[in-house]
Amino acid sequence: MLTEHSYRSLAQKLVDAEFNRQEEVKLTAEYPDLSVEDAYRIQDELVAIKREQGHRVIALKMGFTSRAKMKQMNVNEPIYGHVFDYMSVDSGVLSFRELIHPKVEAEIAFILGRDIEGPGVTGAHVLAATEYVVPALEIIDSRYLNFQFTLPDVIADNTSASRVFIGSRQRRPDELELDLVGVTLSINGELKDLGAGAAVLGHPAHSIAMLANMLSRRGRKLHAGQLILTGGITGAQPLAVGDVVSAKWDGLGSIEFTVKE
Ligand code: 0L1
Ligand code: MG
Repeated sequence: MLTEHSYRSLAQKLVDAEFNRQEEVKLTAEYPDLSVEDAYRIQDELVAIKREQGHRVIALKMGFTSRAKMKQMNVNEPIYGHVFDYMSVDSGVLSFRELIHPKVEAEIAFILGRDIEGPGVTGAHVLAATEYVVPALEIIDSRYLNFQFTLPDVIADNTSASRVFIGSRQRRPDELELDLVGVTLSINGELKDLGAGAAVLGHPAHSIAMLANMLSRRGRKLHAGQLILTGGITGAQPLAVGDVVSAKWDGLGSIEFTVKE
């Protein structure tokens, strides 16, 4: 375990890396024994620092929700992070100069109508407590050199959270079979990846159930009105200046944006 002071200074290093667009060597290079618990303590400090700076948490996000990714990272549980107000883009333009090496992935996000408190939360509980589902594009942008990190590193780095585009079409969860909702992700007119909601732990509602159960171990719960990104349906695609990104969801509309300098 690290000291409180170390949690804070490591969090500050990651906040500075984000705002200065300065890639950092992964934390585990210096602290090889960094645990997942330590990593969430660093993430907590990162959230506290940003709140002190005047930023507001507008959503939670789940990551590593595909079985393939969990196997690759040798974990049996996804990871979660926080999305802040300044990360939400509604202009249709992603500003590359604010970022390091962004990638985009297509997701489904939930807006809760009721609190959800674990343990023992299931996908059915989540669907019953959900007000709407919306399409979302997440921009991930690791603060680590060349996206090189271990599981604790990426948790400490707020799961690479960077920007989000939230679609305007809201649907009730019972209007769609969310595991069967298909998504295509194209860049400059070329299809880069596609998938269905089932790519997220069999059903995106399972991702929220896992989040509620993970939070309950830390004495926390999900709140009515909260927006939650459930994890990538498509793989993350690297972005460059000039790219035009277009994603389409069955029954949930589309999102487009351009990457500008
Ligand atoms: O799915 C996710 O949002 C995980 C993001 C962290 C992994 C990465 O930066 O590649
Ligand atoms: Mg994601």
